[in-house]
This record gives sequence, structure tokens and C-alpha cells, in this order.
Amino acid sequence: MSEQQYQPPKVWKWNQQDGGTWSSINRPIAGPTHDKTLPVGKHPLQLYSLATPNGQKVTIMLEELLAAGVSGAEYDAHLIRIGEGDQFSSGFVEVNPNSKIPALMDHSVNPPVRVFESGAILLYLAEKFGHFLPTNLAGRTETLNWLFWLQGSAPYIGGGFGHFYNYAPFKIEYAIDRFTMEAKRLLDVLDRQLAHHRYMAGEHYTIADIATWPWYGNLVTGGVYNAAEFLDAGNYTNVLRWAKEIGERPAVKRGRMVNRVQGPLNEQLHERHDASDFDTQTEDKKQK
Ligand SMILES: N[C@@H](CCC(=O)N[C@@H](CS)C(=O)NCC(=O)O)C(=O)O
Repeated sequence: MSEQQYQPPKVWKWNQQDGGTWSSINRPIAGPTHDKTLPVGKHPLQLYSLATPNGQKVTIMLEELLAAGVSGAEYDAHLIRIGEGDQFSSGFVEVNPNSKIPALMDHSVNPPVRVFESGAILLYLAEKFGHFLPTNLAGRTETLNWLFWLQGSAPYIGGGFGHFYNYAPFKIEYAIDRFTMEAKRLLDVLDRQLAHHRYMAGEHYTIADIATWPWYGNLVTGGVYNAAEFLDAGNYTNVLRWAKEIGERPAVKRGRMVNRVQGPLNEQLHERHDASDFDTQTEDKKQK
């Protein structure tokens, strides 16, 4: 490991030009940067999001609910381009003061309810519609154990491993080592759990799987950071088995397309306002 070069000053100052991928949007202050109201579509649920792993959790959940016959889960998914700072509009900050996607408004209740934090959104939808969360205390608790495990561990995968392996403007061995070690430890935790259970919380598919698949499922199948080989993902055979099974679910295939602006064009649906948008996807719709 190379010698330490950087000596922190007495008081940290914001260097707005740090050159990293996210330097144009990252800032040390909260609150809106501009006035803009959010669009509201025709459905009860209004989602403001982007198909990052955190965003995919919610669109997969909504598509699963619709596939289970819950018509009240119809939704409009509006695109929030975080690279362009849409999360700092006054309208978005009213829905999520933390300025991060995903953010949801439920207009089926009066007054409308705002829901932010992807884990809270999954829990809200599971409780509202009575799906993907066992009602018995033991099953519910095990599901929430794993949901909170995911919410607590994902920043080590995204903000830690993914940032330093993929996004940082130069490779720092110390940081990559630290977060790769943690990413592999977490993959091993999941692998051991899935060695004895079909799904994370047992024999039933729950919001724990819906939250975790976009992170760990994508990680081992190369869907994020192109790091499957680097992480030796082939070793996590139970995670791979689970990732492939869930990846084949039609609702998961649909959910991961919504608000997606990267990858193959036929896997991108920039905005979703109707179930038929998946069938009638055209160049025109994708550019909306
Ligand atoms: N803990 C939050 C994390 C959400 C999050 O990190 N969202 C990212 C995209 S994956 C974001 O909106 N970033 C924009 C920004 O940091 O300005 C959740 O689970 O909802």
C-alpha cells in the first residue's frame, strides 16, 4: 500500500471540482436548488424514481402487486434524472427531504401520504395491500430482519464497493480492499442463508427478496459495476441460484425496465403510466 499523501486540514472545505462521476450533484447541504412542481398522473400511486438498484426495488414491488391482482397498485412512474439534479427540485424535496430516489406519493388517501426510503416504501406497500410480508409474528420478523439487513448493507455495496471500484476518478487500493472485503463477507452471509432456504426469509418470496435482488442479484450476475468476475461471484452458488430464479419472474423483468435510461433500448421504459406501456414501447415513448 502506498504512503499516505493527504493530510486533512483543520476544517474541511467543499471542493466543488473533485472530478468524480457524481461531483456535479454531490454537495454537503440539503434542501432544494430550484423551484419546480412534480407531475401527477392519473393513478393513485405516483412514483418519482430512476432504475438504479434502489429504484428497481419499488417498480418490481408494484409490478409484483399488479401481477398478484392488486389493481389498487396501479401507478405512474415519473423519471427523475439524478445526474441532472432533478432530486433537488422543490417538488421532489417535499416528497423526500433527503433528495434521493425512490419517492412515492399515495393519492388514494386524504390527505395524500408521502413515503420515502425504499425500505419504508416496500413496507408501506406490503402492509397496504397485504402481500409479500407474512402476517405471523415469526415470519414477519424474519422478513424485516433481512429487509433491514439489506437497507443497512447496501450503502457498503453502492457507496463503498461500487463507488471506489467503479466510479472513483482513480483507483485507491486501500478503499477497494476495504469495501471488497465487506462486499464478499455480505455475499457470504446471503449465500449461507440461501443454502437452507429457497428465499431469504424462508419458503416464501417477500419484500426482503424484492429489496435484495436489485443489489446482490445484479452484483453476482454482472448487472451492476461489471464486478462479477472480480468478486468471484461463481463461488456464491446459492446466491446465483436465487438471483436467476427471481430474475426470471415476469414482474421482475418488467419492474427493472421502468425509469431505466441505460442499457439495451428494448429494456428501457423511461416512464410508465399504463400497463400497456410495456407492449407499446416505441422510440417516441422511451424519449418522453
Ligand atoms: N437509503 C435510500 C438510498 C437512496 C439512494 O441512495 N438513491 C440514490 C440513487 S440509488 C440517489 O437518489 N442519489 C441521488 C443523490 O445522491 O443526489 C433508499 O433506500 O431509498
